[in-house]
Amino acid sequence: MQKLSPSAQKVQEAIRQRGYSVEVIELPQSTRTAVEAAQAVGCEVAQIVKSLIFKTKRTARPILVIASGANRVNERTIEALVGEPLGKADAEFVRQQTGFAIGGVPPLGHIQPLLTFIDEDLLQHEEIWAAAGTPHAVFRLTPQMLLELCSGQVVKIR
Ligand code: 5CA
Repeated sequence: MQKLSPSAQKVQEAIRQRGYSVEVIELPQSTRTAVEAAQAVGCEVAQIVKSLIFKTKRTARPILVIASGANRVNERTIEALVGEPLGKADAEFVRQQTGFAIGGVPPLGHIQPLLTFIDEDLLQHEEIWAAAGTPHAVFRLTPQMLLELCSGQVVKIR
């Protein structure tokens, strides 16, 4: 088996620590976007787990929204849930708050716990695919695993 890059290895470790034997894979193709990831693994875009970081405007808190690749997050919905407006999270903020760069942000294994919301649309699939630390690394999981690994509130994010 190929050696994983350090960021992908971090995610693999986080998964193992939670008691799962799921393998992180690194692909030659880009998995930077949901569309690219779906092409690379051969699934529907809706089966791709996007891990999106938002930043609250007043208190500059990071919020993790775990969304189906097919959905656009309705920021008003998230704002209502967190009780303050959302501002923009730039690349630097994402790295600081998660320990990962945009395009590879995984749904778990961040450097700190993040207030998390999970798109209910992800739960309808038999299997889904998430980023694993780099724009070439992914892992396959079930919605049940996602719920166990991410412990967020399940919401309609559209
Ligand atoms: N690896 C894939 C899924 S397996 C992935 O990470 N997709 S993603 O959608 O979760 O991550 C890309 C997201 O990063 C984009 O949807 C967008 O919300 C965000 N993003 C991309 N460029 C920027 C940028 N310059 N500043 C802030 N956020 C960005």
